[in-house]
Amino acid sequence: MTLYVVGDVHGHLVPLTQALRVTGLLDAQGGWTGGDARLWFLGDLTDRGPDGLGVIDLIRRLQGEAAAVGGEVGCVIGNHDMLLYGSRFVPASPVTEVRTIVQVWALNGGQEHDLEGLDEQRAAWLAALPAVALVDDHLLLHADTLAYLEFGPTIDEINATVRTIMREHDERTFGRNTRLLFRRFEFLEHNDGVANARRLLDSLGGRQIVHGHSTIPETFGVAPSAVRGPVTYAEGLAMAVDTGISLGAPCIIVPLPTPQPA
Ligand SMILES: [Mn+2]
Repeated sequence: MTLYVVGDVHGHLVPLTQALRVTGLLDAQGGWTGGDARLWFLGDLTDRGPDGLGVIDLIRRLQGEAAAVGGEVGCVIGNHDMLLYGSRFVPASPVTEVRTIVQVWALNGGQEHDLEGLDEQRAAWLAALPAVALVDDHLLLHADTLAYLEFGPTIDEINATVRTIMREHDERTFGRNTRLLFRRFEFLEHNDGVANARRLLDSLGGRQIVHGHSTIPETFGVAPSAVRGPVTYAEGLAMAVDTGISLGAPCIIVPLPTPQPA
């Protein structure tokens, strides 16, 4: 059962669809052809690009189609998914001393039509997403940060906390919690990255963190047009897969190796 991951799509539905077709996961009509393959999205489905809701709708449909044939489509939540959701339900919640969540959303590529079209079904789907998933020995999360541990000491507790935050619509805390998932670069060498990555893996499980959020061009100084695939770093403990589609990089569906027997 092959496992694929996709970094931040940010509303770029057309390049996503094309990349899924090239990988053999979609047919020309957009139906799931991945069989029992597993496909995980690493969050930040919306904002910046033209069709965030289309990305949400595609993933929701593929979840059903894949599950019906023994496959799996999953998604961990990103800070932009929380921004969009919070802009709808708790728009006045402060993210910083001087900015509310709807202001931060707008400043970070929020698209009016995504906000207007965020109906109850899509919102409920976003609110139920996990923040962290352990798939085989890959620890899948959106942001390259230890901030996840501030939501709880285990994957189940982290996901329960984030789902509670999404459900409660608490103005005092929603923006502040969203801000935690803006943190980044905490697995890079100059930030004690190896020790941080090891600490997160020791706490939550898995042999390698696989994350989006910090694009490969921003993180490693690669030109967007030169991005060809993921970058493994922190002595192999972390893998960055977000190509930087909003910077002009291609959408790349990344296959992950199946675990070797211990
Ligand atoms: Mn992000």
